Amino acid sequence: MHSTVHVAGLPVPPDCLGRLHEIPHWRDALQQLPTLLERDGYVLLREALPAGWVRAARHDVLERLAAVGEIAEPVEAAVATGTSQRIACHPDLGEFWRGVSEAPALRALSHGPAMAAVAQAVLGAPAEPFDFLWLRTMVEGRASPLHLDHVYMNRGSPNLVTAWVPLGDVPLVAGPLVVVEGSHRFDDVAARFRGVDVDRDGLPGSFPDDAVAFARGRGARLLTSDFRAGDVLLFGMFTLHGSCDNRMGGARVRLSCDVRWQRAGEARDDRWFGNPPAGHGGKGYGGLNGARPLGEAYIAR
Ligand SMILES: O=C(O)CCC(=O)C(=O)O
Repeated sequence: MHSTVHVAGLPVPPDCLGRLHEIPHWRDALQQLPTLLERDGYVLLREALPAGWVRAARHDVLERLAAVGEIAEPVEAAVATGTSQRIACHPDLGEFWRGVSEAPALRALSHGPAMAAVAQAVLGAPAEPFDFLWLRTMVEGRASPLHLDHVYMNRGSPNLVTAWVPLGDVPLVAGPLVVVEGSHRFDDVAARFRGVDVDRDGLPGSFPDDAVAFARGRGARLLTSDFRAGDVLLFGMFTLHGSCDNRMGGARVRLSCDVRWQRAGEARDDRWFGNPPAGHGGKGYGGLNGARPLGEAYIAR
């Protein structure tokens, strides 16, 4: 795999890097997806969402960021200007971010019928989404540290998956999602984090450990891939993941969103449902890094 994969500022050595498992012709094998999720801890579904919907959602997000001076014209290149009028234009930053995150084009993608069909196939049952959406705008050099999603959203159904949706093509150099191979079977990690609730326990959910050192210590690799608009990566609550560094250069921003889908009719974690959803500590969308002016320091939760 190409040497442009960096995590936390360091190149990932070739022997520590692998490709996510591909499922060719996955539409012909829908009933196998729950088994593959169980086996690998994730499923990568190529061309699962209409690329036109992805482009429309991406364009809408970028237009809204351009309107507060954060993205240069033409917006399609997603180049950060390095300045922001967000606070001046929208003193309620959470409300602004809610407007961006819940805008119709993005919702059609993250909560629409194509995503519902995928979530249902992977969960093996009718599925419903969290209302809350995590929209990511990763500026140059930035990445998400390793973590398990369980600690952020474990007050409802355990039959829950995260769907990571690139908003546009996200090649390796742009910093796509990365999964620690086999981590959903790390029993000691699961034992340490099962039942931990970042809001109740006041603990950070992300791992302080260097991802490469952590994976090496387990004899595991970091798995990732080039992503194209329309691809979706779904994974379970105990799959350790983070993202590679955005090293596109030219101040280009990596855009993606993550949305959770659970079995319909099961218990809900009430932080993530509602209008507006309460979010962490009742902060709603205002609790997300994305709600801060583009490029402000990242807070690891
Ligand atoms: O996009 C990212 O940088 C991180 C996404 C993530 O952590 C998730 O989908 O759970």
